[in-house]
Parts: sequence; structure tokens; C-alpha cells
Amino acid sequence: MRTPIGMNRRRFVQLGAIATASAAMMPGRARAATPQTLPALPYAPAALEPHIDARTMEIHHGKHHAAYVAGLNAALEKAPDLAMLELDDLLADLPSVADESLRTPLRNHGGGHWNHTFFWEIMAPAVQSGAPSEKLAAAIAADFGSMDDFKKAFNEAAAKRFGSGWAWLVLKNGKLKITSTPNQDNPLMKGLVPDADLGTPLLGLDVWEHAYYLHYQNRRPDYITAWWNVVNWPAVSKRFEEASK
Ligand code: MN3
Repeated sequence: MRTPIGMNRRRFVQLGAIATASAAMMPGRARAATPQTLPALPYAPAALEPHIDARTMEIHHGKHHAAYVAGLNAALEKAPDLAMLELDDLLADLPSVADESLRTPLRNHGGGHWNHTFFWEIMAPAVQSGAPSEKLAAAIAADFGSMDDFKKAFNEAAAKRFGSGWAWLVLKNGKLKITSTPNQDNPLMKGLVPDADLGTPLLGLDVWEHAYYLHYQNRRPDYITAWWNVVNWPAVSKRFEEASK
């Protein structure tokens, strides 16, 4: 068996074991080595207005997210074995990709594809935004004091992220934590984001300028404040309950 470009033999064998175990024990975890595709937005581009404008959504999804998908597929063409891993598993095991010229595009474009797919799903039109489930509301109160304290801390993480990146709510060892990551990194990337609290992402906010500049220009705090109106709380609550099992 040939070791793929950029991977040492030991890690390749381990990843092979992951893929095999996934196929045998966890239905749905192994995937066919077909190209990644751009998922459709779960709502119309104008559906999040006035909080996020249609043109921003069109460019963000149709150009930026599409470019991450294309970049990821270009990288995976050089590593067909990695193309058979679920993206979550690939991102969690990136340090095992020894070749930096392969690992870097997998990190940037794989992270970009994962993060944006997640981002569209945890937003909804304001009228469908809803509220956290009882269990999630109780966890927020237990771990942050109150909903207001939670939002304040999250807003601070989002506002203070220097340059481009993301703010996150994650579940880590049964506790809710707020963290932030640079670029297209995310809390799944073990061993790559030393300053971040790694865990299961429940909520994430894109604070790249491309996410808000057309409508908000340099006013990132205004974008952050408006964004809370379009958080899909039923979807976030569902992720929390699944991660808590
Ligand atoms: Mn973005």
C-alpha cells in the first residue's frame, strides 16, 4: 500500500484504521471519495435582512464559500485517501499530514468549507430564530451566569478577534466555553490552534470583513449585535443536546 503524499507511514496506517473502523462501526462516517460540493443556502439570500443583506449573502456563499470548496477539492486531488474521510475527522487529524504544502490548503479550505456550512445552518430568518431550549438555557445560566452575560462574553470574543476569524460557543468536557480562532481555523482542529478551547462547536460567528463590510463597513460591533437576531436557536439547541449525550 502506497503512503499518500505528505503523510508519514504510521499516521497513514492510523488514518486508514479510522476510515475502516468508520465504515464498519459508524454508519455514515466513511464517505465516497467524491468531490466536496457547495451546499445550497437553507433560505433565500434576502431571508436574513435587514440584519445581513442579500448581496453579502450571495457573495459570501456563492463566491467565498464556493472558493473554499474548490480549494479543498484541489488539495484532496493530491491525497485521494484523505478524500475518503469525513471532513470533521480530517480536520481533527490534520497534524498527521506531514507535508505542509498539503496540510495548509486542507486547513484553510477544509476549515473554510466546514465553517461556512455550519454558519448557514446556525442562522435563520429572524421570525424563525426562536429561543434556546430549556436545557441549553439552563446550561448557559450555569456556565455564564445569564444569557446577557453569555452574549456579552461572546460579543467580546468576536469583537476582539484581530483581523479575520471566528468566535465560537463550544461544548468541552460537559461545559460551555466561548473561544475564538484565526482565519478559517475551528475548534475541531486538534493540535493546530493552541490558544483556543477545542470542543464541539454549537454556535459560530464569522467576523471576516467579507461577512459584513458591504452593509456595516468597519462597524463590526454593529454586525455582531444585529447577528443575534438571526441565530437559529432550535438548531443550536439540537447541536447542544446531541453533543451532551
Ligand atoms: Mn466567511
